[in-house]
Amino acid sequence: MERTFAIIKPDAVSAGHTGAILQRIEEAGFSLRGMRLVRLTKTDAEGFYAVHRERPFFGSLTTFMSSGPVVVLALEAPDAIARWRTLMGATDPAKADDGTLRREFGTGIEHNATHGSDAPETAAFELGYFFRSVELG
Ligand code: FUP
Repeated sequence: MERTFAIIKPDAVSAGHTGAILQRIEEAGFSLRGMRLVRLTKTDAEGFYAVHRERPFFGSLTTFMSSGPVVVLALEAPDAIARWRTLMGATDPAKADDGTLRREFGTGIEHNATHGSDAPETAAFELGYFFRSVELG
C-alpha cells in the first residue's frame, strides 16, 4: 500500500465538482485516509509550492490556490502516487487523455481541477504539510 496527497482545487470546488471527483476517486479503488476543506492563505500556497518559486507562473498559481476553499486528501491504494496521476491526466487539460479528471473538470493549465504528488518524497512533504499523522485513518 502507498499513500499520496491530492487536492481538489478552488476551480473545481467552486464549480460544484467536489462530489463528482470524490466519487471518481472511490470508484477507482482509492481509500480515503484524510479529508478536509481548507482555505489556504497566499503564504500557505507559497510554502506548498515552494519548489516552483522561480517559475514564471508562481505568483499567479499561488493567488489562484488561495482564491477559495480546496479539499485536501490523503489517498491510499497500491501504487497510489502513479495511479492518482494517471487518473488526473496531464497538467494541461487540453492535453489530458479522455476520461481523466483534468480533461473532464479542468479549464486551463492553471485551473486544472486537481493536484497530486509526483514522487514518494513529495507525497511525504505534502501529506505532512496538511495532516498530522495521528489524524490519518
Ligand atoms: P503537475 O505535477 O501536473 O501538477 O504539474 P507541475 O508540477 O508542472 O505544475 C504545478 C502546477 O503549476 C500545475 F498544476 C498548474 C501550474 N502551472 C501553471 O499554472 N502554468 C504552467 O505553465 C505549468 C504549471
